[in-house]
Amino acid sequence: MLAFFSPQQLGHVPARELHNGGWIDHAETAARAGSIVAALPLPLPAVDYGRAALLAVHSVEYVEFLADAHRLWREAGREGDAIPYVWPVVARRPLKLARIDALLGRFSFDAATPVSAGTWDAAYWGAQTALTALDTVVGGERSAFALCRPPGHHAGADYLGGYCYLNNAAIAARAAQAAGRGRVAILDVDYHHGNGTQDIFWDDPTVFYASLHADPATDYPFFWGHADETGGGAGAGATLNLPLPAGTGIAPYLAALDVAVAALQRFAPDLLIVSFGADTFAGDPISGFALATDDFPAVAARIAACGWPTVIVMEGGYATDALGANVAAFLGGFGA
Ligand code: OKP
Ligand code: ZN
Repeated sequence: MLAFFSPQQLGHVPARELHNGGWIDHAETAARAGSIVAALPLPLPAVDYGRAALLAVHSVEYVEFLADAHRLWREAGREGDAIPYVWPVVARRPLKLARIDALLGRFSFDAATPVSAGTWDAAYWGAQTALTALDTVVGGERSAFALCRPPGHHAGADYLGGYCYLNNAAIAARAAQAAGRGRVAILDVDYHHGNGTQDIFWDDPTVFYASLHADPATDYPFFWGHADETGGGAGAGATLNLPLPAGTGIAPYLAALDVAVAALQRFAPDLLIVSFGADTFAGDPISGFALATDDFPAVAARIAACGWPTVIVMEGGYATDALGANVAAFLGGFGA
């Protein structure tokens, strides 16, 4: 399977994140991408499609904020990474505030997602990597892998969070539609619920979002991903959440995957995007499922058996030493 990666994605190097009341080293490191690259045949660089494809998903205010945030932070006299500390709860008034702290709060939902000097470029090229993989599949390849980093599935139309800045899977989905693939399914098999993807397509009947993830009653991102969230308006029924308990191993995981796949088959997509996180791995330092490296091929094979043109977009996975082997196992199980 063709793989895509752009070295600009390594320039995002946030130092710390707020966790359980203290500052810890940021889990989403550039070394993650290095582990994956080392385990795959040499990936190809991304093509630059510009900002337009990002703006099919994200608001122009948000994209301009993201591109400017670190500069504004430095101009405010701050050191290091830009980090929010105050939030408007439900964005109840569209105030045009200029102070960087107000902007950070307006366009984020957590304090685990710093904006470093290289964040915009890295996120931008991550999105271009997803678009390049999508283009390959639209051009006739049966599948392609986008090594996106930072990840994307927690980022909404106008917010960052959960280590995510631009929603790579959503951007690829909209680009697929622009290329004539009207019905797109997104299957999210990261350990965490993809709240950004869900929000973006919540009322859209043309993009089906299905996710297997840790129960948000006990796991991040808490406020999304519960089983009774099934889409709204015209998109009612086009969101499927399958929360799973701590300790979930491969047998119950595959049973839930069968439920998701059956729903996707009823939807009958023209193209599938897989948000793939290897943080379902038993050794993941921030997660609680129990999949083994040797379990990933079965997960991928079940998805591949559907036969849809498929773009696999990298999301999480924080056991850096095992990450390359876990990704290679998944891609190997998918086949060509
Ligand atoms: C990104 B992806 C705060 C913990 C914050 C954020 C997890 C983001 C995961 N105590 N953790 O879905 O792999
Ligand atoms: Zn995750």
